[in-house]
Amino acid sequence: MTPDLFADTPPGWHEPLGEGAMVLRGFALPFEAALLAALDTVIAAAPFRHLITPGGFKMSVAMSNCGTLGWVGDRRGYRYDPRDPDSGLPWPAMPAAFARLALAAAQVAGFDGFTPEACLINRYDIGARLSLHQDKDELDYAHPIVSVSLGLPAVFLFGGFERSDPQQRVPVVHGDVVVWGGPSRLRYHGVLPVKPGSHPLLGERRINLTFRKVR
Ligand code: MD6
Ligand code: FE
Repeated sequence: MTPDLFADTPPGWHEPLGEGAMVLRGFALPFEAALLAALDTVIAAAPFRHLITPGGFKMSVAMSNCGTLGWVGDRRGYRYDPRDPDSGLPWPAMPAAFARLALAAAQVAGFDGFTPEACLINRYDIGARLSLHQDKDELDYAHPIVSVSLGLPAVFLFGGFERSDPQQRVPVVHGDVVVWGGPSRLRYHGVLPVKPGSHPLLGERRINLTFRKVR
């Protein structure tokens, strides 16, 4: 018998955040085992590191990437690069489970044929945060971004088109997927400091996978 994976999911599991933006509650749970195994493989080849912002600050979030392009930053600014600057090697390939999840989540949210080149992997240790920003280093804003939350819960801030616009506070937990595109593609967003806790599978951290179609 096939267990009904969505049996405990309340009817409102697609929560709209704005035009073109929504949370798919628990959408990544059926992919959990494959995602975590693939994550270990990717991180063994391209370990997490703390980027230095163009302003000279060390980011509290540790990052890595997989796919044909990775998002990197240093004193010169941010860019997509086919190679890991720490090793000089190409980023690890996008695992099949990652690509399948991204395609399926985008599809459910109304964006067909999402084939991201890049998956940015963020690790939030306790207290790590991501300040308000726009995702605007991609060439084509027609494609959405698919963002997968794993491990400890967090509060995702979803603002407007100006940094000073008011923000919605969106709690995200292990398995939630945020899909984000269309008219909302350039809205400011961030993540509040992750509160102390321990997740049964991932321990004292939150992992976020952010898939982007870059060009
Ligand atoms: C995070 N996410 O949730 C950081 N960007 O850890 C992002 O910066 C993000 O979740 C664009 C769209 C969705 C996101
Ligand atoms: Fe972002």
